[in-house]
Amino acid sequence: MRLDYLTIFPAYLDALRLSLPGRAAASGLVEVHVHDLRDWTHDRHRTVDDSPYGGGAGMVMTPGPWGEAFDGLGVGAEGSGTTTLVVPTPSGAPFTQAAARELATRERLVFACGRYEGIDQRVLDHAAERVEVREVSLGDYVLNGGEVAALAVTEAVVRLLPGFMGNAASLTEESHEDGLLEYPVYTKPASWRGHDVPPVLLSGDHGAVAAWRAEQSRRRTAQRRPDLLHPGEVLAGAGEWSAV
Ligand code: 6GU
Repeated sequence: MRLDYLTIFPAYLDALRLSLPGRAAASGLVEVHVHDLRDWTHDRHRTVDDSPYGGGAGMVMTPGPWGEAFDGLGVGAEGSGTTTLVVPTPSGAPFTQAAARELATRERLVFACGRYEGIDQRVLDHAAERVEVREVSLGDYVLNGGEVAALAVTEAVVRLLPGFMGNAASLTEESHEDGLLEYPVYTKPASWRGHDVPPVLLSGDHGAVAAWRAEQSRRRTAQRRPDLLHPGEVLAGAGEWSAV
């Protein structure tokens, strides 16, 4: 998979050289290219923004540099394979594990990291005539720009690539892969500062362990993320237990 990032703060994406994507790059699984959007400006001040038509606060990213950058990077060029343009924005569709799985099937992802009040909508409308465009949001809060969100999306996608992780089970047993939050986990010692590991986990009874974990997942999900459950399950879990 080829990953391209367009940003006016390339240094923000230095973290791509570390952690999961860094290891994937070292192993040849992904190819990472970070680009400074200002390289596609032509004025002395390397301008990337302007005031919004219709008035209002803040500045809007002007279409020219984006269009030239996409052209220069061959976004939507003939024969460049399945490409998705990912645009992190608080007004995007929620980014989910299902979305990460879909993006993991693409040959190329191009991240358009906007700043200010956003990117002129025509940039995305024009790109959508050539490639799939996905405006995604991490959640209901506002970040100053798309860079941190692009890092988060990258990590969620790259760890799903075939051949990335050694242990396939650790991918399917975790939070959100089965639509529920993960059960609590414990390791040695069995007793620590007066807190004991739940005895069932020391019992050696695999059926009892599985049942306990399933119940913990359901209970946690009902308490923290009732929106993930069917209505009956939410009621079944409500207020039953104090500590989750
Ligand atoms: Cl994807 N981008 C920005 N700028 N802010 C956000 C976000 C994304 N998701 C939540 N807040």
